[in-house]
Amino acid sequence: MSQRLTRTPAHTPARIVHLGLGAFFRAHGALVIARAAAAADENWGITGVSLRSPDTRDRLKPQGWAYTAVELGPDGSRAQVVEILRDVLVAPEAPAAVLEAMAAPEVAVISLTVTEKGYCHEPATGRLDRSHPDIRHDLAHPLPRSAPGYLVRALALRRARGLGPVTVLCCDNLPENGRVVRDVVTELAALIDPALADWIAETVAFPLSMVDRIVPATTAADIARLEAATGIHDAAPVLHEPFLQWVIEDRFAGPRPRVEAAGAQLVADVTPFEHMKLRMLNGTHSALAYLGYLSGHETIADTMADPVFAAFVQGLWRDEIIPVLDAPPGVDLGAYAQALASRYANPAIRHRTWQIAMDGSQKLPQRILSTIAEARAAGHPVPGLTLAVAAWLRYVSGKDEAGEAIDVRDPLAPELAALWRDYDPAATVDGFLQLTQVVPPALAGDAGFRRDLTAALTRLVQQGARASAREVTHG
Ligand code: CS2
Repeated sequence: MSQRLTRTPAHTPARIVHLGLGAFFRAHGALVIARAAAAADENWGITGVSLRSPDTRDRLKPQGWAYTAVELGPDGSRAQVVEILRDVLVAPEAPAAVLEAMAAPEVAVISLTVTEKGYCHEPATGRLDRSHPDIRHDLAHPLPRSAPGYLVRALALRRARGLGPVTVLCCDNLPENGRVVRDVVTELAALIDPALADWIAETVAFPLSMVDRIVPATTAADIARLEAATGIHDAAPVLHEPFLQWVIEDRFAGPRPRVEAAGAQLVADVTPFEHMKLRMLNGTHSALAYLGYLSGHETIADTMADPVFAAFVQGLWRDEIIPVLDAPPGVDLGAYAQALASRYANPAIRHRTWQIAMDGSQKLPQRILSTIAEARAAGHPVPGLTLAVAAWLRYVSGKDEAGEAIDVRDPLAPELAALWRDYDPAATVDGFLQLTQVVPPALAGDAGFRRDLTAALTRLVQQGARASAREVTHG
């Protein structure tokens, strides 16, 4: 008979509120903060907020908010119980309680992992999408729905109460992520109260950060396997690879956890780290996800075990991405690529291509389209990345190569499916190039890109993803 994981949470107040309590944050930021707090003997407890579903709260509550983080290496696993959460709130159930938690005097950091689409911005420009239903709601109601809405209303409370400085720390995979959050928050604040927007610009810090750790969604089979191995039933464990990187701009408005004691790097300029990670990791992750899914591969490790894709991804790094990328100080991009290849091939990590394929309209601009735009401007050919865009277009048609339905998850899913109403490669590509919220202007008007993408899509539909990838690698 196995026992249930239970702990008694500490009664000290949380000094961090985190919006978006998914598996990624629990296996990355929360773990680093827990280790840092232990190393420095400081209390940096976290109040987690789920913006949508009560599921994580319901699983964690009977455990006293503790959970197991399981590191899955190619040669074995290690488990650790993480006790850094002090409470979990579910925003739609208790929006006022969330605002109160964010406006508590002892809170010094509000961090976020709300995924790309959670910022309600236009991915191609970084600007607030004022027509977004949640933003329209948040403009009209004091109890918000969106992450920017929660930030603005909580900062308004902090200002009214004369509280000390606070730092908003974005931990999502966006280019210059702190700037994106600052811009959407100040734009939304200005629409509600221009003086509040000025106060935010003067007092709140929005450091940039680059986050990295591969953390697939936890499945029921994972929970059962952990229980069989340890004799402990944890309803909400997180499973992650050994690798972890967190590079944070050293610009906090007030106190912060000493995360450098737990392996995080504090630097003056995060941008080169962010670009490297978004383009070399996330860009190839998305490319492998679409091409791998269409070829019938369930996970990234399965896709990497296919020699066609193992060779294809090497070509993406070597010939298409690295030539137009500036390396961060002291980093060898070739070695970084080889480390990524090993991480992807880790057979213990079952990261589904379907999971990574989600929300492509929000991911492609910073992961793939930015490299394509820069490479084309510099005259470098990018056939592999162009094929990846074609594979995404095929994926969002909602039908795979065998004619089976694909469960497409994307905020633009209806618009994307409409590109395929009367399939004609040139018309589908033209429709895509007109999606101004996704396609940067430099590419929208690039006739050569239009021609190459149309040709790539035509071949992809004729011969399939695997043969197309092989053709790119071997010419
Ligand atoms: C992945 C990322 O789901 C995705 O889109 O590309 O979650 C990726 O695993 C992380 O960014 C790795 O740090």
